[in-house]
Amino acid sequence: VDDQAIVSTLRFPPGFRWGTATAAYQIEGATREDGRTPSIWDTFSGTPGRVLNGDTGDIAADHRNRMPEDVALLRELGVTDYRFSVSWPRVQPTGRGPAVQRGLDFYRQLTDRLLEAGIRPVLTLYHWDLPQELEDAGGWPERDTAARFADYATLVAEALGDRVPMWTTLNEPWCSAFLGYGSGEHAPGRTDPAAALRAAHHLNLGHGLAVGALRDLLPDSADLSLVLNLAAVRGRSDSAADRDAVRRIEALANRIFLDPVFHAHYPRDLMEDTAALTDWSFVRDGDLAQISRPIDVLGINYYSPTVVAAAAASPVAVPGRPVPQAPSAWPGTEGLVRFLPGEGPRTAMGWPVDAEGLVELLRRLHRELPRLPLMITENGAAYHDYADPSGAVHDPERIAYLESHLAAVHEAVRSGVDVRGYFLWSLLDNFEWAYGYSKRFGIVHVDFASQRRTLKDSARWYAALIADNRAAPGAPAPRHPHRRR
Ligand code: GBH
Repeated sequence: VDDQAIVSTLRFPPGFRWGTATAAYQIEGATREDGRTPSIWDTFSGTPGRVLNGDTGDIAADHRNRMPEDVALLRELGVTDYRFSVSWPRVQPTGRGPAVQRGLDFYRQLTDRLLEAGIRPVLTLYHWDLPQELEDAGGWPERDTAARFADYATLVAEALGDRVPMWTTLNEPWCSAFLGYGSGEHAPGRTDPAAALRAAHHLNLGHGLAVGALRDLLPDSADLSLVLNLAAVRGRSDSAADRDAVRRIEALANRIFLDPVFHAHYPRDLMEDTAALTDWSFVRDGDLAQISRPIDVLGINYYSPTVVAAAAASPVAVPGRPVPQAPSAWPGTEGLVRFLPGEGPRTAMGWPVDAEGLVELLRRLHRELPRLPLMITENGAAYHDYADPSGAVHDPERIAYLESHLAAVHEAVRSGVDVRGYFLWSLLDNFEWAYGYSKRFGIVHVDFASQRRTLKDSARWYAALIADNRAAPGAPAPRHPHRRR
């Protein structure tokens, strides 16, 4: 049976949220308006050789100036929710001190328009755009950055707390820590494995401190969340060596966040495996109590599974000469773990299409955290879309990708996993980080010369799906039996 046939008959539970997701630096542009100062991504993209083709977010999809048109697109799609992020340097330019009113006004206008359109705003405080001044003071490897983040969360909550029902602290802290400070593929482009581990802890701490600040300021009804790009890790085989590789990647991709947030400790095996890099003394008394403050929802961003194997024997070291090692996003696994390409069809990113990984991941989370509501906060794919002479933009592969992944979400829901919603990445073609504008994830095509938006076939497909599966008006809001205050 093909996925298309299945999904057209699927019905999701009443109250299921249907959204699209974006991030500030990827769409807003207007990087010098509102008193905004550079973030680490302005600096990084402005440094030759860091982003493909020298692309920057200076203009991006010009969303800062075209927001009303983009909200109209959301209305046309019929989404129930819209997930966006606030640009930290737009509302608090140096990362310290008072908020800038013009910056806040933009998000006030955005959220007002969403609410007028009957769309629920889902706000992410941090989607990777650290104010450059805070990086200059040491960035996430520095403990103070966590406190600065909590102050920034306070400013945004004071301004928008009355109109935003769902809040996310961080988007994918794994990327911030390990691509930003480990492999250097993302801003700020540092390659220091010990700093990456410190960054991971201070991101966790910043999350916890921000949850504390938000709980104090927001109405009881507000849902607080963290968004993780959890890895569905598979071993090449069931051999002891391959299982050990899985364990190491599980620890660095998933447990380094899940364990402190939900169980108030760091994985002991991870601490042992990285002992040559750090003694973990940056974890201070009381930190884990902050980090493990209860949240209401866990957001999961899923694109493809991760397949690993034990590395072949590492090269023989010449005494006195270090074995040259490429900077890694996986501190302490060099020479021990090998990443395999995975099988089957691939997206334009080269990522394998494998919806089964999503089912596995959701089931595993439900087993480990049975009372925690989950949301798919990102899922989608880059493909080479094509326009026909009439100007229509066709993207059948994206539709197939989405079909199979929604069938996966449905399968998980049917087997009892508490998934509350699905946010498609992304509304618009945008600045795809180190790949610049060369990769298009949007269901709406953006002509970056004219800024003209065109719904792709996938956008029409998504609109039809939402219309079909939309909860009846007035359906009761999901309850939160898990919440401990
Ligand atoms: C998300 O990141 C971002 O939140 C979003 O801004 C971005 O545009 C979108 O996805 C698309 O990239 O290191 O070989 O194991 C996802 C980033 C992609 C990072 C998959 C980890 C695994 C490849 N993740 N990647 S590997």
